[in-house]
Amino acid sequence: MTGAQPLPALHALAGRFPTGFVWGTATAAYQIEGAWNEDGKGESIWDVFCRIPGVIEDGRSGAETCDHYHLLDDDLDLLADLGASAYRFSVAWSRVLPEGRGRINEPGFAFYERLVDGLLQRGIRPFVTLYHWDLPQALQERGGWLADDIPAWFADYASLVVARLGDRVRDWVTLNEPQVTAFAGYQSGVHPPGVKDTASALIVAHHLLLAHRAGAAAIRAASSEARVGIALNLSPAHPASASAEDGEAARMADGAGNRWFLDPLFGRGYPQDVVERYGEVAPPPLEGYDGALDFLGINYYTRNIVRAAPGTKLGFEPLPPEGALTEMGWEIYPDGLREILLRVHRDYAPRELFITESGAAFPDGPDGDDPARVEYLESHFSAAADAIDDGVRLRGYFVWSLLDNFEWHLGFTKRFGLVYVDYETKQRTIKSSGRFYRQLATAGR
Ligand code: IFM
Repeated sequence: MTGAQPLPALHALAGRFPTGFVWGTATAAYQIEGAWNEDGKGESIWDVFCRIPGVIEDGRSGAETCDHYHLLDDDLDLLADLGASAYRFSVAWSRVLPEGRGRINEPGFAFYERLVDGLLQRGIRPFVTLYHWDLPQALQERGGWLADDIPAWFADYASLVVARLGDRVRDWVTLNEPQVTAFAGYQSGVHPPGVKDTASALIVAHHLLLAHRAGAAAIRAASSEARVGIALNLSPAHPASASAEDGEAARMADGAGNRWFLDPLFGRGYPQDVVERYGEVAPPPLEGYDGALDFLGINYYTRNIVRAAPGTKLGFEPLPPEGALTEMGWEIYPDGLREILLRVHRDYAPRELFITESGAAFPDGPDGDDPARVEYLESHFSAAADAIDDGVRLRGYFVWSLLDNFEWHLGFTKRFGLVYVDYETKQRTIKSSGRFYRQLATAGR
């Protein structure tokens, strides 16, 4: 297999997306920037966490990673070469505010100004994520996401970034995947700060929702043009069998994973069925809370199949995925993308939807031949087009990711890029999937 698509098929797929559709790719600061301590940057929780022996699969860190910080212009050229009309990146909070609050690091801002200006010069629309998991270590030492003050710290940071970049950036994503920040950081403990305590995870999730609201208000106060969104990782939860017990298990899995954030963001408070299950560890209610979203971002990778597990807190457990898997061990399930888009559209009616991430890890080599990813993209873009046909207000699709990069606790063992990165030489090679994306995006624009 070469992954080459017949041109008529590719044009037919591109033709299913409306004029103005946003063709994007996405990255995050800690995963690609490197330069962890250069030009006045403060430490983030990932800088510190990666030093703990045994927590990162290959023992490495994002200290250097793709060295995007120094190779910015080359990477912007790559983006333009790929035909992208938009780029979603994140600001490293500790690069602009080394202590998380107070003292501003001007060289840090200069980097993001150069990034935004470089995008605009190339006709690429910036979508800026304010928080993609790299909390300043100085704030962690003041309690991090468990601290009652963190919504205010986040709002101050958001206000500052928007004051600097808001004349050139309209589209803001407050938080990336708050569910992961809360539950990987504080329940499974595979992310910093490595805590394993459900009650803490729920407090963190609560503070993240409050931070989103405070951040959204700060963004709008700093720029009347701003459009505010959030990126949620959502997956359909399917029952392992037709039994009533497994049906209930799937409802709880959906409640804990999807509705836990969707319901409050759309003004409904926490889902009562899940609150009851959490019992004494449930957070306080979110009455009167609303996410006030101009758009909702969905990060989609796979679905979950679950069965009843009566002895567990939430009453469900996941089954091992089956069928074709990505290197993450995630089932390749494009129908789930259409399903989740349609479900969110019907149940919550967001003004606009974006796929803020979707992509796959495969064991790619330096030749950049990745037919499996081409197939993955083709099937997932088709699913997105199906959702548009169904009436979903889907405005754009950001492929995860522009570059191979540091996959958090899995280190450099997983490659998601449209572009292969040799981590020793930093050389970039466009993969077949990158060429497929270029043809699709160019035909679609
Ligand atoms: O690499 C991550 C990204 O940072 C957040 N969403 C999922 C991706 C793949 O695991």
